Amino acid sequence: MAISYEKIPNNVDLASNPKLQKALEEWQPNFRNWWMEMGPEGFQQDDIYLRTAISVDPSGWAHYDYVKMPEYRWGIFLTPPEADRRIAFGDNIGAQAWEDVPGEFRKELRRIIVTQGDTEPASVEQQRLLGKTAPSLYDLRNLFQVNVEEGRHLWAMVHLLHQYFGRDGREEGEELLQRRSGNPDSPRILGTFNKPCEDWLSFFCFTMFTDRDGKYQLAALAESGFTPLARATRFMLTEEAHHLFVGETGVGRVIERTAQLMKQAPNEDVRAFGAIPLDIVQRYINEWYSSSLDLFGGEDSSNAATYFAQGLKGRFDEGSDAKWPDHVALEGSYTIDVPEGGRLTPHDIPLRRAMNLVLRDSYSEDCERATKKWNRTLEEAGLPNRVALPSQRFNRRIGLYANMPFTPSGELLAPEQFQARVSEWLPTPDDLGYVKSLMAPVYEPGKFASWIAPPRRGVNNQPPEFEYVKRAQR
Ligand code: BYC
Repeated sequence: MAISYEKIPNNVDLASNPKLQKALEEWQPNFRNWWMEMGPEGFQQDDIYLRTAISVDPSGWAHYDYVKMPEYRWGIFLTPPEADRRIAFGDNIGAQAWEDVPGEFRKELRRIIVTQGDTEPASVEQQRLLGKTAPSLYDLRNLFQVNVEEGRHLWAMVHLLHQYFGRDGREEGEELLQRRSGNPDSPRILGTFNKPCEDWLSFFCFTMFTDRDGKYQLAALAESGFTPLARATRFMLTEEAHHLFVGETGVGRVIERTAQLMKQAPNEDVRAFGAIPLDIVQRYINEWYSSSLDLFGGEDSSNAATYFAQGLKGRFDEGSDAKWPDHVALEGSYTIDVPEGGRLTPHDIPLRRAMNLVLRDSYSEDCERATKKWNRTLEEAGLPNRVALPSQRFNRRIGLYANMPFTPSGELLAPEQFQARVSEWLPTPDDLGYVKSLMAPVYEPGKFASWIAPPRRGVNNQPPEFEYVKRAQR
């Protein structure tokens, strides 16, 4: 497909819908203002080697070139339409899928789209200062790739709001640019998106664990009976894969570097070499994994049951009959340990009400897979140390275990016992201070900070020492 040079690049034939085009063109300068104010600070004039989506077909969507971030071609891309698409689950299974918003589900759909949309600018806000301390040009470029694509994902949700929700949708589009991560007066909607993400180990944990929630939520929405949402999120998922790669390999490279030093100098503290001890990495994993579990909502959720019944939000890979022989899910239950009177008692949750949990299980399996991979690095270095995911009950703020003093192995303690040991389990001020002390920029092509191993290969078949960011004259 030829590169299109419309004001708003798109494959939704925006030119044939002047009202929508006008609304989006009015939103565009506000988006740009937000980007300049809240996007990556200090790098807007630099040339970054970025992938830009210019169409959804394989030759068009992964187009690499040097771009200044404010000139990135944010646009609207839906995967191609399917003939005779049907609703694949819930009460309306088998009925024609919706091309427009069904009036009776308008409130729910708007809420889902706004919640999804809100996370995208939030993450850019959380990461806006990280460029100043990047461990290499390769990592710096990956950060910016993630940032511009989160910006595009915001466009994807704002397009749906503008096209299908009229004036309400346009108002939501404005509010998405007004809330601010961590601002007590106008915070982002979901907890994790208000947390500080001020060092690169946090960034890698964020892209590993929090972006991965994004993958599973987007996959659940890609099953939606509301076809425009399904087509928008399907294309977002192709971009999301790179973010998860950045997180998984980022944490992996930190562990690899530490393992290398532990092997070389078994009697020394890796801090002597400017690396990050494994117990600190473990505490970061505990923090970001537990916070990301909260993003799935409560384990027993009437909202989740409603979304499933209405055909708005499915399970991961809902389309697979082999994986989910029953797409109605009116029968069956999910057994989970519920804290009652200081003990855990198994309770059955009707399956539809447990859909957040079912989706979360797919997510946790994926996180386990990555953890095993990190542990292979430790094993190959001949070290006995391992990292692990904490129990689903640890450090939760949402759902059945919210604000209860469970250990990472899932044991319930008295609050004072928990307090006495929490520094073993969550990053301490000293941990944060030490990691922060390592955060000095490395901008020379092919050089990497002391605390991280270089990647196996570079981006788009370029070598790791490629000049991924060309800094403007200052
Ligand atoms: N923080 O029925 P419940 C991504 C609220 S990430 C604060 O248990 P529900 C990305 C909930 O709103 C993916 N509040 O949960 C990643 C409800 O409030 P009300 C984003 C929370 O509704 C990195 C109450 O608690 N996409 O793409 O089934 C970078 C009871 O809720 C939280 C989506 O989230 C929380 N963590 O599930 C960039 C998909 N959790 O009704 C991007 C759309 C729950 O009492 N969102 N609450 O006022 C949804 O499907 C659902 O809103 C949730 C929550 C899964 C998030």
